[in-house]
Amino acid sequence: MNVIRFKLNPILTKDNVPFKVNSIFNAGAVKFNGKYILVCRVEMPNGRSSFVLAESSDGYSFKVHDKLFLTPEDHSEFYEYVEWGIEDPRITQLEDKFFLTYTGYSEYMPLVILAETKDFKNVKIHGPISEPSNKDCSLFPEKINDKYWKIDRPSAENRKDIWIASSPDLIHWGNYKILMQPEPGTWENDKIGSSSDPIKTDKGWLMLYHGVRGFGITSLYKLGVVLLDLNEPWKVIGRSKEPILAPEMDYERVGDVNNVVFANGWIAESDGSVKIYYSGADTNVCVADTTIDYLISVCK
Ligand code: BMA
Repeated sequence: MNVIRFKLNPILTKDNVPFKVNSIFNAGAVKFNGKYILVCRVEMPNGRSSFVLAESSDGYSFKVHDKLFLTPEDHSEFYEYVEWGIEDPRITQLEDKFFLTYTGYSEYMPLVILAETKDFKNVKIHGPISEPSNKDCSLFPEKINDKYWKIDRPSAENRKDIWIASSPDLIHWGNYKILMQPEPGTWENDKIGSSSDPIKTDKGWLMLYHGVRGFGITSLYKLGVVLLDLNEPWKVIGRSKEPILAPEMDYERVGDVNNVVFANGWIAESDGSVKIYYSGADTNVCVADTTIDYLISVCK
């Protein structure tokens, strides 16, 4: 199986949100109490983003909650780092807690915020776990060598590489290493960033990433996949040479930002299938089906 778009895509648009928003897109995804939960970014009428939950019992048909889940205003002591919005949440389950890593946007430019919840009702916000400019942060779902690990994408001068770091407590980070750099002259020439939490497989850690290439005044966002060593996750075992998903459909080509497929969440099922939640043109939420075996095969 390749990557197959769901025939009823997009599964969510602003018409499915019970209050006024400009758009709903870039959802983190997790299973909780037998339900599929999406933590969706909604751009509010003032142009700043917050998060709303959507839930489903089959992973395809979602109902959006009628109240926001998390807003910049909820960030009290950290408000100045999120004043312009919170964006693109990734969710990782570590034991009985769900950790969210997302972009806080402000006059200081993007940085990574960490928060946790046990019940998707009460959220404890830990605050920034990077300086600006940094985004696209994903946490590994278990300790490796007795440490927590994160992947993120600092922007340094004109560099947009993916880095990895470790921590004893998810708050204090060190041991920074370069993980991946854009492949010059290809679909991911300009920048790359993590697009999911890593999934553990017997062949290694599997992670989605996005790659960007500028064409004239537009940029094309596509998705690829990478396999990392199980015990030494700073080592890349293999990486897709071609994108696994690229803008083709009208709902991926045309929207607030044209020619974008972007993801920050997926769900691996016990039968080896994977649901990739992605967004077309920064305007909707879509889903595509694939398998762990296919994703590993393209990393070889
Ligand atoms: C990235 C992020 C995403 C967005 C993407 C495409 O830099 O800002 O939120 O989906 O660009 O516009």
